[in-house]
Amino acid sequence: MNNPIQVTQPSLPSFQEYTDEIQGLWDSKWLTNMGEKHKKLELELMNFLNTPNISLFSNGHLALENAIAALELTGEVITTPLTFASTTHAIIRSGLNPIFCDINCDDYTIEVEQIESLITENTSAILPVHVYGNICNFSEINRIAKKYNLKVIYDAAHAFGITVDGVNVANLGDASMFSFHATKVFNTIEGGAVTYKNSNLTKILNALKNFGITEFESVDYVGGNAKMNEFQAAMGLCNLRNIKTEIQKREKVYERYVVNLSGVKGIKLPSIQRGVKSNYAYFPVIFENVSRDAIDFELRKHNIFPRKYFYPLTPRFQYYHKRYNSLHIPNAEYISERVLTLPLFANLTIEEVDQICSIIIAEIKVLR
Ligand code: T4K
Repeated sequence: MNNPIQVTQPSLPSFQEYTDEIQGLWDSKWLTNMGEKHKKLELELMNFLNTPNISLFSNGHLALENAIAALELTGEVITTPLTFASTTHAIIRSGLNPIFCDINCDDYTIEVEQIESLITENTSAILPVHVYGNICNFSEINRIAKKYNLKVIYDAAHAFGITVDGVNVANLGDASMFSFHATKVFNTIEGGAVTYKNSNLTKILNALKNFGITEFESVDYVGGNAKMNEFQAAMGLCNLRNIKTEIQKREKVYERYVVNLSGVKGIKLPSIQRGVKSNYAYFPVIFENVSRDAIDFELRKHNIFPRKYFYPLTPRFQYYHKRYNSLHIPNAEYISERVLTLPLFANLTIEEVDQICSIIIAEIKVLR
């Protein structure tokens, strides 16, 4: 049996490049708490993302929780159910009520036409997800937010480096959260960031991730610990140097899937939205008239491990089940029950993509 092919695989710099990057830490003995690597990575990311404000975090989840705290959200937050556990948990762990809006079946992002009907006097924000790197209808979300005086935080965990009509998505809404987890297009091993519009948030975001400390012997907020350390930042500096190649290699894999699977009956392929320069983060396929689970099973038999990102929907988690029993989100249910995200990473070979596609096509023939 061949080596397993997982849904993703982190890209690493050469061993030498990383050890060169971290060598100075043995001299400085400065390992965390916003050191030189951390500062450098913030500057380089602001430049790469073409955005004026950024705060780094130890992971994407804590970045999101801290963005919610910094923007002082209250009451109800309108969000989407087709996402990773983190999005919903971050809202609930912040003492807020997630109000689930359905998704649209074109790009699987929040259904903007439903948002206004969910707004109440308790709504403080909209927290949509650029799921799979598909960008939400931000102009409509912006219009609604303005009309009702709501904050907007994007979960941009999947959207690193994406631009829409030349504008980097880090500049949308009041704030955006990025994940730099090992499984992402850009990784700092674990890590994340918040980019934000209002530079007044710098003080609070930087304090919240460091116990609320604002200056030596001054603690102005009840913060926790969510700092990115120097080894993470060093990995980020290396990976940022290689990001263009990373995205180009992913594009080749993505395009090969498109060529191989286009026109195959019973499946819907992802497509790049108009004006969007993609990062090729995921390849979600919707199996419409054939069993998604049968395809998944068949691939697993061949040591290939796609994932059902995102099944179950977060409000259908066992823990939330009773709370959201009667929730009506038909599009999200439809997609969640049929989606399979196929392996996609920079070092996946064209031969491996061909093998994955042949298995899928053969299994569809058997099933139909
Ligand atoms: N919002 C959204 C929309 C997100 O998707 C995520 C994270 C977040 C928020 C929160 O951001 P972070 O706090 O994580 O920064 C994985 C990732 O752990 C998670 O970061 C990601 N979303 C989610 C979509 O995928 P799992 O539970 O599927 O991970 P796991 O351990 O099963 O790994 C998936 C595959 O990746 C493995 O089968 C093999 C490969 N892998 C994984 C790791 C950790 C490697 O090859 N090397 C590795 O080191 O969640």
